[in-house]
Amino acid sequence: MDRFLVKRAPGGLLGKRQQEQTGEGPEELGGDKESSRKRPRRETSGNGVDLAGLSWQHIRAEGLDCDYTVLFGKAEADGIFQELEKEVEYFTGALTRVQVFGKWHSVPRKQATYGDTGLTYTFSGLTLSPKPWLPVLERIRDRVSLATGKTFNFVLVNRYKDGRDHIGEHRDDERELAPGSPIASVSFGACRDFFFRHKDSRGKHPSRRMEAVKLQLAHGSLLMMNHPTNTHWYHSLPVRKKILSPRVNLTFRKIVPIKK
Ligand SMILES: O=C(O)CCC(=O)C(=O)O
Repeated sequence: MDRFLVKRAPGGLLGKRQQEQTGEGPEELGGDKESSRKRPRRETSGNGVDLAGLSWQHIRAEGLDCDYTVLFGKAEADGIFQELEKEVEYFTGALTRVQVFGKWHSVPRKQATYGDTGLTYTFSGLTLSPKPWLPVLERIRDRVSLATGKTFNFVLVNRYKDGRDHIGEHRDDERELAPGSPIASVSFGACRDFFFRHKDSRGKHPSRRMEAVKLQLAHGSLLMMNHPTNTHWYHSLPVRKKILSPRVNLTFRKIVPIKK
């Protein structure tokens, strides 16, 4: 498990983002096998088409509020993906490893952070500054803002070289984020399964049985994870060995820097 602690340079700590870095995802949680459990309500029929002509799928369950759309058409998404592949500089060295229960593991994907000048954050015990925004990241960020009316000052980039790369079940800790702010997740490249699991339905002896919510995040898609999703639900991108092509995911966030 590693931590992001975000603060304004050179000030005090802001909050934390916890990630389960190495666990394999809930491949068994396909949904159908759990039909006896309470099904989340997916408002797929009443899709909203907004002023920008985007068709939104609203995904709702107890404490879960997400909206999904395809933000970029194929040609534009292909171009952006190529640019991301060329421009994004990923962590190297110590930042590619994480300690879980005292044991060191390679992070099973590549990561990078970009954001506003003046923000710093702590990653695996180190105080770092996000790299300054790349034009391609600003372009995506601004399109998300146009489509949603929300603004963002930080992005975490995760690159999955193929279906073996993954991210284990985790929550993005609210303390790092502006209270009530959404996380905007934009995906390019291979379409991957993405799971939400309610915090009460985790572990060997869950206190409640609630069905996992399974989505597929397509090339050029935007998933808005609205408050309070991140408080009640864990999310993961499980291993999918049949997927041979890469995927780049960007999670745009709004960080509140802590004053000194
Ligand atoms: O790659 C994804 O879709 C998930 C990324 C993620 O969970 C995160 O950045 O917290």
